[in-house]
Amino acid sequence: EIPIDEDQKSTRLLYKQPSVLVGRTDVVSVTPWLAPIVWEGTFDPVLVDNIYKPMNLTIATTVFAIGKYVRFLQDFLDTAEKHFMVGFNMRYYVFTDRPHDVPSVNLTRGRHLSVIQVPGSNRWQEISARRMEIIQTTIERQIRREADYIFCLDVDSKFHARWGPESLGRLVAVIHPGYYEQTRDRFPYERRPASTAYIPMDEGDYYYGGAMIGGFVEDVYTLTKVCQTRFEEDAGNSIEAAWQEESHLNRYLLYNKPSKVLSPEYLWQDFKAKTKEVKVIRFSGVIKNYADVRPN
Ligand code: 2GW
Ligand code: MN
Repeated sequence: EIPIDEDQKSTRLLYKQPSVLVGRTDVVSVTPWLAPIVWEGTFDPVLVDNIYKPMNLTIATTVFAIGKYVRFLQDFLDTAEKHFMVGFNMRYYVFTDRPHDVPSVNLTRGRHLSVIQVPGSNRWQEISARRMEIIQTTIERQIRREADYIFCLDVDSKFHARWGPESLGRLVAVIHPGYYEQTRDRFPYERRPASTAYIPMDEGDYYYGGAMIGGFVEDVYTLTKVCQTRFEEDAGNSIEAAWQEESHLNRYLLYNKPSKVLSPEYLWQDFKAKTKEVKVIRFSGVIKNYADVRPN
């Protein structure tokens, strides 16, 4: 009997030979704990798609749109349909206090959106803490059964270029675009030892952005659980970390290293001019008029 070669079942994929000697030299593409740092030019998008597409994965995306932030949903969702995990099963979970203001978006095949009503609030502290809690309870109730990977994203953002399965991993974080050229003592980590988010001046890897956390559903579940517990412990001691859950996220990731790190291509800010290392902006925070969108 002739054994069937698993690798030859589908048509051959021709792609550029990987080089051992030539690659990007202007940026670091691996962390000291050997997690990839994903930059344009460090992966072959066709090859990556070819590896992940047959796995028939489902990706969950959570996004909060409380109060006036519903206005960001249209662009967020429209651009996600164009650029985010195209060709994959996608489940968007939109958390809002204004379900009637959620725009109707044309979703491509295999993609779904559910609106989950949550209480409104005027206090960022409350929204921020509740975000972690709601992600957790929704993972327990449904996401755990409905998806393989999860991304939790800020809604005041747009996709501009491919964000594909090169971003998948057990625990995935993104390097904040504002601080990647800084030394660790300049990072806006929480510096008061009284906070559970405390990081001493001589520690820290990167400054990670709070606008994206991702990974296996169970790993993100643990992260949100730990961060929320610490957030509440701080609140009990009347302390609020410098950058709220972003500070707790940074503390968590220092001691629980991400298995994949996304370059600032995956989290840019519209007010910031592109730098030479950034060949493509994939996702960025829009410029917002704080007086317009924030409750107080
Ligand atoms: C309410 C009062 C003050 C600030 C924000 C809000 C608010 C946030 C709101 O009224 N409605 C709402 O839906 N949000 C959600 O929280 C929304 O999804 C938004 O994208 C997310 C984070 O708030 P945002 O985008 O105004 O904060 P940024 O862009 O300054 O973000 C960074 O820092 C934050 C911590 O302070 C978070 O870690 C955030 O993830 C970071 O990107
Ligand atoms: Mn934001």
